Amino acid sequence: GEVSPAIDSPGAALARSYPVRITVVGAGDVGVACAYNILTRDICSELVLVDVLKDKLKGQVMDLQHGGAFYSTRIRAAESYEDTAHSAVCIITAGVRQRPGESRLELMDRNAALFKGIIPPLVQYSPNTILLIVSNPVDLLTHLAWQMSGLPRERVIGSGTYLDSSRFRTLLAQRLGIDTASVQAMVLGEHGDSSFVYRSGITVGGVPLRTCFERMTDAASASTAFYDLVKGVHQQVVAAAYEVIKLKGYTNWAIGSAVGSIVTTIVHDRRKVLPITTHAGSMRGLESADVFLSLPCVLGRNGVVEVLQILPFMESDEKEDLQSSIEALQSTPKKAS
Ligand code: 6V0
Repeated sequence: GEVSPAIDSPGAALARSYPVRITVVGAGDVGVACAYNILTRDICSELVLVDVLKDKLKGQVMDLQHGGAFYSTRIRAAESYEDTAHSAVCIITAGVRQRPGESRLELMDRNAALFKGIIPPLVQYSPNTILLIVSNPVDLLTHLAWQMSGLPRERVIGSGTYLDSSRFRTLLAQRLGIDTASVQAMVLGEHGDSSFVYRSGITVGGVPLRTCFERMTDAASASTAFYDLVKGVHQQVVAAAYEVIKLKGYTNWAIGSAVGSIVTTIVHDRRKVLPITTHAGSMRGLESADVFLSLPCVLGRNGVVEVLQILPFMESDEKEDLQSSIEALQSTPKKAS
């Protein structure tokens, strides 16, 4: 039936004509890589970009719009947060990035201050949205966004170690000479220097990687070779962003691909298992840890459906690594000073 325009905001009217709207806040190098990846996936009817730099925003949006013949998504620059109303997913990429040598945690104060002007208006206009935080330090900012938003915790997530996991799988696959899709592995914990590999979960074509080593040689040297390989690849993963930042000033394409995959999983209610930032308390045994960090999450249309309960299956040093990641995150102040 007809809806009275008097009780209908322009945002609500648009939401009816464009059923799946996705918002990207921050039209910098990361925001645009996310936007572009989402466009090529044809998963939404409208993509809205937000930035405080109006000319830059207009330029980015025009440039994306000019490819309109090649994708079916409508692209708009938001004039105000009202234009983002009824977004299914809001992706936050606004804020400063690491300078060469700077750690992610060092960005906290500057980026937390920006969130005060971003999270409340976004949630005001999209009260049922999923917030996907990408700005760094992503775990601390996901925690802050959850506190500011008042949303249930399954609806506030961060891209977390999904990117680190892709880096790990790619680099390991290269060393093994096997396609990345056949190499399953998760990096968990902080997206940053204290991340760790869930070693027992690494499989190649469904075969535990550790088993592959054990078949080749005696148990002791197999174990050493397995640990050394995982450690070497993980060190490359931790160094990866620093290396790229030193070379080109920032990273954007890999994170854009990770975000496109996360958003697709949400919009299509895929229920994929992804290592993304969530509240630690969803893991039995970590209830008292008041931090957000990456754990294996089943992700769907309403956010995190459940967290896979891997804690009892983790080796003692993996549990120590998880504890160190929790402590690294707890020792950094969460609020802007
Ligand atoms: P950039 O290219 O400087 O873009 C940031 C954009 O944010 C700029 O266009 C700003 O104008 C805009 N901005 C600033 N304040 C606001 C505001 N209040 N509202 C709206 N827009 C605003 O940085 P880049 O895109 O390279 O990086 C953005 C963030 O992503 C940084 O914090 C990075 O550290 C982080 N990354 C996170 C990754 C992850 O894996 N989670 C990966 C790469 C970068």
